[in-house]
Amino acid sequence: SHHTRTGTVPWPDDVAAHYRSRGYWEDRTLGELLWEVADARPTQVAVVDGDVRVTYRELVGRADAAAGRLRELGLEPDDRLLVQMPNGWEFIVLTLGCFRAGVIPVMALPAHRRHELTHLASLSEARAVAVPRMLRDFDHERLAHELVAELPDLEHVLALGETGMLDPRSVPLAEVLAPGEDRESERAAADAMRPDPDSPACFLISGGTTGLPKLIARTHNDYVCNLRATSATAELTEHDVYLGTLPASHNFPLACPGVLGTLLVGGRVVMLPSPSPVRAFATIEREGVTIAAAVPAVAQRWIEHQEETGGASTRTLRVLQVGGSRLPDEYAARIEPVLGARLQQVFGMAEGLINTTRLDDPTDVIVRTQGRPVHEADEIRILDPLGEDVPDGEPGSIYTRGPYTPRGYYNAPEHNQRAFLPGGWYGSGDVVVRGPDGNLVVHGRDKDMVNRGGEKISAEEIEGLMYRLGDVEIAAAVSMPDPVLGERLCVYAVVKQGHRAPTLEDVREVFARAEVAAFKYPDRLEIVDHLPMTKVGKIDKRILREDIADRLQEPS
Ligand code: J2J
Repeated sequence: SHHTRTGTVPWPDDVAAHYRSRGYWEDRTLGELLWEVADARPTQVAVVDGDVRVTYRELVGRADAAAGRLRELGLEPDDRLLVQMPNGWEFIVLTLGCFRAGVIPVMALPAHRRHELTHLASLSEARAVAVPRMLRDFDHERLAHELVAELPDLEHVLALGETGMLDPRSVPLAEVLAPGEDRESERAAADAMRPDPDSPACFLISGGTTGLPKLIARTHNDYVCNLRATSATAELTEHDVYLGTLPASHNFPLACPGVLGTLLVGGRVVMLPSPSPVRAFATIEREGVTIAAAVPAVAQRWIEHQEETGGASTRTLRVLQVGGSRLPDEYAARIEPVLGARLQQVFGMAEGLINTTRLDDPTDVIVRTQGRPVHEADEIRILDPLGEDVPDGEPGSIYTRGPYTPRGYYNAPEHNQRAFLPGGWYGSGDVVVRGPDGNLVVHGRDKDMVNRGGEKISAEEIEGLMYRLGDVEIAAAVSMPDPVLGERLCVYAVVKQGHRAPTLEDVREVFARAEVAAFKYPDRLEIVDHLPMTKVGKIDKRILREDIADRLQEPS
């Protein structure tokens, strides 16, 4: 497999020199910084997962031992490991072990299936994949072995599960992540594998507007910068207890400040595999959780649960971060009164730029805006369709660059031409309005993507899958409003002359057969005679979105 250097787009030399001279880039690896933190508090609990409590000393000791075992397995520095793990202490130890060994974890989402994993493994040329044996009735281990059989670079399956239950071809993760035998020598061995701080620490998955997701290589330098800046705006300290309840491979719970930011300040991370309010509240109460991150749909459920039960479970919760999709103002206003936690709105992206409200902002800013960039070196431009800067108060597309926003996707030169403006400005496709105080309000977007409760779905990918139904002449995927998720996925289809119209069940069956992530299954199908076109001959999705919104209004 190739060295990642050939696929990444570095920051220009003068820009990099500037970031260094200002101290935005520290030239330290995530591993060495975390190990300094651990040395200062070896007996404190770093990670809680159910009844498992891992101290800082144990955490870094296990990670060092894991780094050595990844090496023994044949994984070299810069090799990629596809990681698809539930929220648990194992995810953290494996990730830290990768950081130490210079192995790059590719952060797949728990919902991904063959369709996505095949793409991610081949695009990253992953040499190994880490999965739970079985999760929610899905046999991840079996799929992983099928991928190994199909993909030339992929050799090893690391599987999490009871010994004796695992496929004999799998490497038991329990062994990889077990405590070591000689802490000092394992540490020295891991120190000797220290990666270059400008090399990728991990690959994140883009929300994406293209057919299949892109990979984003985040360097140690840029990710540390991201962690420091988001920790500052969340006012995170070593006394904080962070609840990791969104899937931890997402940038938001991983690094904004999330799991890694909490460890970097010497705080405590509590891992929970699902955000359902009953378990989350019990955990918050038991562990004295002070900060948590949620998507709007989860925040909404927590508010409603609290209003129904009226307990004091969230008493210790200092901050609730909400982001990933637009939080309706009416829910934003209820968070502090109902849950007793300060709301921090977070408008971020795996590509880099993170905006947050500040904890001491006026209530009006916290409730009505998605905040402003977390770092002083974040640059933002808001442009009209002709590329002219729009004045504050007017909507435009956001473009950004900065010390933790990479200048290109991994191995995607053609796509990078479109996603980045000359000068390295990344266009996220979000339409925002900037107020005079610099705070942004997300108004909508000019990218062909559906944001289903924070899960990003590329319309192009859905349309491509629709043609697997032989009866479909042309298909168009659009968002439709939903009171819980904000948006759901609706597909319009024109049926081929003389063919039978498929039903929504037919569509979902085809998606299931294609083995795509379940959040991409269409929620609704509209069969039409023709699709509205724009003057330049593209499908007019604005009309379709209005049409489906109107239909949903009609009494059924
Ligand atoms: C509206 N849209 C939002 C918000 C993200 C922190 C928080 C979120 C993400 C994330 C992240 C939004 N209101 N508050 O990585 O570190 C939409 C935008 C954006 C896209 C990015 C983080 N917060 N969005 O959601 O890479 O459309 O990152 O461009 O998954 O989510 O998606 P993703």
